[in-house]
Amino acid sequence: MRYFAESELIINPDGSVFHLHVKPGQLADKVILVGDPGRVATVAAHFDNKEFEVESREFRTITGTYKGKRITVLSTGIGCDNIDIVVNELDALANIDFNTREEKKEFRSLELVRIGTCGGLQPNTPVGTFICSQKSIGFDGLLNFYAGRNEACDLAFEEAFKKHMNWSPLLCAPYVIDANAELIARINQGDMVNGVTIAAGGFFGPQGRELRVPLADPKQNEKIESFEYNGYKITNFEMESSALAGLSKLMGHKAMTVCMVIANRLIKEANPNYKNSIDTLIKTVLDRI
Ligand code: R1P
Ligand code: URA
Repeated sequence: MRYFAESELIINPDGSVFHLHVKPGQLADKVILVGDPGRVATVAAHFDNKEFEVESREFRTITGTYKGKRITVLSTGIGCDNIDIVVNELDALANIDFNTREEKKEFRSLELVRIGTCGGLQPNTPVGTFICSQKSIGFDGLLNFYAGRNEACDLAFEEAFKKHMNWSPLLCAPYVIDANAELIARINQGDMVNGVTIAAGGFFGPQGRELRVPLADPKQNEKIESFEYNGYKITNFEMESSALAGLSKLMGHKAMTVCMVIANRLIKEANPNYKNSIDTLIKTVLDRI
């Protein structure tokens, strides 16, 4: 059995995992991930009861039950760097014995559903649309650090995308990864858009937003919007779905992302007062997870 040294898997004196401060028994098999720590309470407000609650940095976690289902909801903060921490620590809680520091004999599979916000890129993704990321294109580079990346990714899609974009050698290699198809089919019962999501390594430049500093490629978003491959078009920008789908696939967990559009980049409209309307999406996911 593989052994994980103290420096590789850091366990706090109270027996909880380093960043999340969650102990192994406190994690449910069904996990909802949100970016905003404030959204954790919005999700947990629907729970029948709460058994556990903890907060550390941007990671706020509540475990409880919803209509008899045990669910953990936790915030990841913004970005794929945080997804690396969250998904690795969740997997460690599920699949490493914290007493012996050895991998457990029996694999425990988790279901991870991210509920986020995003920017829409197509005419069929106006503000308020719910988009499931059937495929994610990672601009973040995270999966490139893990073995198995090529086997897990759609390499032909990557090549077509890089060619269409005239991809700069200054940027890290984009990776194209599928979300778990069974989970998408369960969460999207025909009332959401299935799309291709770019998970960007920033909110401004990497998503083609130009404020005072000009962009390296002013045509980036135009090219993204016109890209088409095997019937797929790119529907939206957010910042976590690629690492979540990619790491989960490498580890054997089921994962997907569904986001509500709060800005449509094509027609330049936005809704900064989305916090009440995202509750409809939260209730839908809670019923179907
Ligand atoms: C940017 O405003 C943040 O919003 C989106 C992006 O992915 C990024 O995290 O998701 P959340 O609303 O879940 O944070
Ligand atoms: N989140 C993003 O990452 N981009 C947007 O445009 C809106 C929300």
